[in-house]
Amino acid sequence: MTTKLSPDDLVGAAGGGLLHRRVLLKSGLALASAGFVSVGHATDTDPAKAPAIENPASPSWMHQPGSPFSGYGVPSKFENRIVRSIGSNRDLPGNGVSWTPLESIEGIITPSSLHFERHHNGVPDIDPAQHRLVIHGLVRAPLSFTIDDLLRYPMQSQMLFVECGGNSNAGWHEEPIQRSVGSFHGLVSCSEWAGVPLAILLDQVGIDPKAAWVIAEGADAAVMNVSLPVSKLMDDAIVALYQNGERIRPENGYPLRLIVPGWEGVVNVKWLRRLHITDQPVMARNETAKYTELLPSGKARMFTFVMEAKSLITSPSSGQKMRGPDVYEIKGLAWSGRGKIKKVEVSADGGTSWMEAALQEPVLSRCFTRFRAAWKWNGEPAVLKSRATDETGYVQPERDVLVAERGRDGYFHYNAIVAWEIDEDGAIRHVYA
Ligand SMILES: Nc1nc2c(c(=O)[nH]1)N[C@H]1C(S)=C(S)[C@@H](COP(=O)(O)O)O[C@H]1N2
Ligand SMILES: [Mo]
Repeated sequence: MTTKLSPDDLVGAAGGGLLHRRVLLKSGLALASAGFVSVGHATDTDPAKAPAIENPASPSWMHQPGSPFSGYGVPSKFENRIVRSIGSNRDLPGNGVSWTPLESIEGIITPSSLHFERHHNGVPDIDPAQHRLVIHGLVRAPLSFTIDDLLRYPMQSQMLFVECGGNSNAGWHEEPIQRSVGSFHGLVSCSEWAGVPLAILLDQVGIDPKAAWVIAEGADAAVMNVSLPVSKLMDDAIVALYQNGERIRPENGYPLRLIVPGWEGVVNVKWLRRLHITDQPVMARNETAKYTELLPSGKARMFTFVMEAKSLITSPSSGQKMRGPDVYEIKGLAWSGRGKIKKVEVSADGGTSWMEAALQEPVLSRCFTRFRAAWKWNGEPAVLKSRATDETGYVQPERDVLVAERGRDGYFHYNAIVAWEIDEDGAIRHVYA
């Protein structure tokens, strides 16, 4: 059912023009008539510059048969600007990252082709017939699995985010970085991962009671290895073979990767080849030189596995432009490595007043949650913020709180509230506010 907005609906529920949730429900399909707009994404043409439709009653594509079938589909050529942005090392192009364009995707699933990437030494071209997963060390009976072996196990799937521990690290900079939300915060993506629960394989090899750690190793030329507590792996880790219904993409770990729900990206070892069961961590480069951080107290944080709750407004966001005073949809993503998102609040006055956003179903544990709010922008300067609370009661901190707690030597695990400032021309900038 669609009802027109009434003047009553446009009375603010919080400062700066945030409107009651019923506006989202009511406006439904009548967005255009109700004057309810979203800033839109990069492929949108500016209405002022849009070419006139040649023949609206009878467009050319209705005059001849369309293209034949295709074995494997690709996106429309009109969407070819929606790509990952790449930041890589010039001398070693396989070392670096690519960011998911978070401002250009909708819902909660990231298309596999836009899943962010982090490789330490490129994407290996693994022949699945020659690949093995070996589980050995403090076990009763070491085992070596072929991919075919693993495909015969009962499987489970779960929708889970993967986030690099270094995501959003530009937030530690002295000056707010001016980039699209995706190329600032896009080292996070969310997929449906399917595979074999690792507990089944660990039960099969029979873990020695003395075992406390598992060293997981990848088959890339970086020979990535990380240490993980046995308890977490027994609890909910997945040896994933599928991503969003199809076999995992090479860049995300084909033919198999470890998925460790809610924990920092680096422990989700791609191209998994070995799980060595031990009584102590390996103290590899990626858990000592990296992913370990000095605190103001002089102590170091180490093995900070869990990704704490975070939220971002993806639209309107940095680098986009408002289309004049109107009623807008504010939308964004929230997630927590500790469980479900309980609420997301939004502010249009820089955090003076807050309003609870609508959470779109499903709200799943350690998965992206989509939030939406209605906002009447009157054309005056405004500062938008979002703040997530997860089911443990943890509240996403303001930036000054995070910096006071963690000091200025931080690089990883930046999850502070993000602020977008809108000026009277409708330009949107990232600010620390
Ligand atoms: N074997 C291997 N596994 C790896 C990496 C790697 O370079 N090699 N990078 C890690 C890091 S730092 C992250 S953030 C995630 C990124 O996963 P994605 O590329 O599928 O997004 O993979 C992790 N697993
Ligand atoms: Mo990472």
